[in-house]
Amino acid sequence: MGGLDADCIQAFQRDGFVVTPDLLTPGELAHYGAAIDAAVARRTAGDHRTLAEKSTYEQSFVQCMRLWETNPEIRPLSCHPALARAAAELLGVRAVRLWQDQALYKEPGGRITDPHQDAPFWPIGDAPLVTAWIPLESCRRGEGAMAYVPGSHRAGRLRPVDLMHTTEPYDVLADPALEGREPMFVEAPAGSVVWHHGFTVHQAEANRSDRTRRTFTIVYIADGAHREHRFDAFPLDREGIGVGERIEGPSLPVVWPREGDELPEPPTALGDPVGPQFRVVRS
Ligand SMILES: O=C(O)CCC(=O)C(=O)O
Repeated sequence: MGGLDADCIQAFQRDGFVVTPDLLTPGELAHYGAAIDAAVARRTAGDHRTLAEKSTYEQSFVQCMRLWETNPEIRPLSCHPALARAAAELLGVRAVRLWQDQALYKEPGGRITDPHQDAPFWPIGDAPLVTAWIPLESCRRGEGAMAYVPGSHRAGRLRPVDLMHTTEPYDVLADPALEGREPMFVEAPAGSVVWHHGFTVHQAEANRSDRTRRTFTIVYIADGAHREHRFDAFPLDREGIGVGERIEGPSLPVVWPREGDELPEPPTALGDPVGPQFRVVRS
């Protein structure tokens, strides 16, 4: 299993995002795609609302989090060694932990995903963080494609964006730290992974197609990071990690380097749900 080439790592360091083609085989995509479809169908079986009846946030995507914990058939993808190794290489760190995984299914007619950075949602300071955005089939313009503001990760931590639309709006794209730079849209072929840094400002367009945009994401954090703030963050609170303490525990397993073939065991306690986007639901 080879690693990423130097150009790819350099592009990520420069732009804060990069596309890596052919990281997953057609067989893996078909296998995990079917497993994720089934998990999303099970978790949402009781939800019969139309898109228009959902909240603004939910109109961006159907979100099912921490599937690795409840779905053993998805766990090998969330802990996939080639992906986890790529995450470590992009961040330039020796080891990474799984921060979270999730399915993000943008329904036909689903609205944009508002521009935001990921890292400010969590009390992790400037701990190195990277997301693998994995389209389960090709994702082209008009189908809910992602866009990234090149170099925005170098602006560091900006204000968190309220994706729930419950507080005063803040347009991160207008933040002076971005110096007027525009998001760049990226089409993602099947088998590719699009990576973005935790401080990269990113968004997704509306899904104007007639098929659901099926995406799975995996977020990795550098091993050795510490909790920086008090505010609620589900995996940290479940592990009882206090401010200043090291981020570790069964909710946040090391996925690279991989010791042997054993997959990490999920925590036995699911914990209390902390808001709909962090809910862990038994399948
Ligand atoms: O897929 C989307 O619409 C948004 C994804 C996103 O914001 C993320 O992966 O951090």
